[in-house]
Amino acid sequence: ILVFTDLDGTLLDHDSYGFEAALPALTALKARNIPVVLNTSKTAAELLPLRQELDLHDPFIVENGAAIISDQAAPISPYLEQSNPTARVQQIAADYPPSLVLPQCDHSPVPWLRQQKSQFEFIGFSDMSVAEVADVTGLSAEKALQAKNRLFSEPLIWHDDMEALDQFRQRAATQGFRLVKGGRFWHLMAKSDKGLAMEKLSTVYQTIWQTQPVNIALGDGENDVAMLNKADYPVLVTNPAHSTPHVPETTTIITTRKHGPAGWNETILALLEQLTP
Ligand code: 2M8
Ligand code: MG
Ligand code: MG
Repeated sequence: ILVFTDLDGTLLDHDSYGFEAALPALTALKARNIPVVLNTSKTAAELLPLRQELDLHDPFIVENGAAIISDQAAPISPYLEQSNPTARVQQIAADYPPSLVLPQCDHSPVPWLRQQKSQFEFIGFSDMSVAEVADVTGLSAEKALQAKNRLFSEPLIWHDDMEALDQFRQRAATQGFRLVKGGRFWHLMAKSDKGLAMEKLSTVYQTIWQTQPVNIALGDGENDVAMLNKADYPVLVTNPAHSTPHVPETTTIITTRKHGPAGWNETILALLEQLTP
């Protein structure tokens, strides 16, 4: 079994970013040696301290499926080859040697985005000061700085109308970029997603384990749908702070009763009961 999880609004509370309510399930997973793979919009810089707080040592996926990163010490590292050693990626690879950057993700959308300023009204994290990012996210200044340290994607606040957004989306597509909605922001990034990254990493585990992993995935937002669609046990964590993402009817989804980490906790404990009695 592998657990792939979104953070904001899923394992972390949408507002307080706390995870206390999920501790019993996290402990139960640890007791069974089940990897917990963080699969998030957040950056590698944000993930390093966070996974320490969570006491997690498994590989993790950053910036909406752009890259898979693993500790040198993790059993998976020999199988996770470093890829696309461009200048930007070297920056990440220096800190996390076994890192795999998914195809097309090896460059940031920010230079292209800057050129769009004259035609569309929006503001990205790279336009904002640390204090402004802290203000719009509710993160501390320290964490806001880590959120600004992006290699592959850019969160945006859209100020133009929806027609302009469609035009912007089409133009971005011609450059190989896509727009995806997170809990609070639009994210501009290359054409990867959390689902593709999950599949890639699951295949690596399959090689090591010599058996196909059962993939459990949990998320609350539109940017989680690609991952939920491909999971064996997709869990939609309810979040009253935004609209429910559209999941195709063909996906047999488990919807949590409680929100955020409390919903995460109850659902993982129930699934463990069912899958590892
Ligand atoms: C951004 O991502 C969230 C996740 O869904 C969002 O769009 O609301 C990212 O920039 C991430 O790096 C940051 O930590 C988070 C904080 O709310 O916002
Ligand atoms: Mg989320
Ligand atoms: Mg997210």
